[in-house]
Amino acid sequence: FGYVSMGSVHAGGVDYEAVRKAIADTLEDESYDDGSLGPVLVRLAWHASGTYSKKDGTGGSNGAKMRFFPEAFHGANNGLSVARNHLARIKKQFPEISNADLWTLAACVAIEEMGGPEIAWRPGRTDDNDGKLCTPDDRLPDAAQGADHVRAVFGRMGFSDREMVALIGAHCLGRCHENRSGYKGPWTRAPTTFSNMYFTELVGNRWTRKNWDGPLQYEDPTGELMMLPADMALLHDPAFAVVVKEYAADEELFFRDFAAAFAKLLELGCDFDGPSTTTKAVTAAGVV
Ligand code: CCH
Repeated sequence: FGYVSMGSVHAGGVDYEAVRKAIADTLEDESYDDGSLGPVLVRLAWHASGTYSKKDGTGGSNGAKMRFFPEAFHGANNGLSVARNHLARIKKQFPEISNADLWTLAACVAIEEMGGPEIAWRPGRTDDNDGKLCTPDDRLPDAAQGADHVRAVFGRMGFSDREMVALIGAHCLGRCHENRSGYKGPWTRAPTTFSNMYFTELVGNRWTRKNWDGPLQYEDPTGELMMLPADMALLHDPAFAVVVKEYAADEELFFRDFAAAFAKLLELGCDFDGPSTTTKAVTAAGVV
């Protein structure tokens, strides 16, 4: 492990291999959604990180600020208490790991366990003690909006068009819950498998407006799959659509780009001293 920053791996004396295993061993839950907590854990890390603004350096995963009022109650974070509470139980077993490191590590482990790419991850985030550094309730994307909004929000985080499309490919996982966001249904028929199926479904179907009382969303001809207006923007915006088609045709390419963009997302606003490494390389260092 010559390339692993042993300084940060040793920091805090955390047994990352044991933490990784505790996360992996508790992902499955037959009574929850599609049988896995993986998707909601990925969403927690994304919403913790996606508050970042490159304009003033505020937001981001450092601090685990969503534990506090008002961020815990921001509308976009509805339902994420499921993920926070689950990880709070794991934190009890490993009090030395920061919540901010645990939330981001859990998403990487979940993605890898669900068949996705290995994500570069490193420890070193610290927890805030109050909600003083919570960001305003306008940092995360609004699903009802289109390409300009997606570009503005992800551009504020510092992402390129290509990285935006790759990141939103995480909608291969999980589903929308009416009682959380108002939207309903999954994007793919394998919502606990990380794949490029979000893109193959997006390009491979004729999407029509769902006829219902809820907010505007789109459905495939079977009515089983859904797309948000913001998802449809990836198809209708010419620059986004080029990347969507690339990822639909080449899963390996999507995995590579996603892994790089997701690692970047989890580190926005974090000030680390050591080089990045992979989750597996860090955890393989064992008890440290
Ligand atoms: Fe997302 N997402 N997301 N999303 N998201 C929702 C669910 C998930 C948007 C809106 C929604 C990303 C980008 C966007 C996940 C990961 C990512 C829901 C339903 C909405 C609405 C919430 C509910 O009802 O439970 C919008 C808009 C954008 C961008 O414009 C990015 C980026 C990621 C990760 C890299 C995952 C995973 C879910 C499923 C959660 C679950 O509980 O199943």
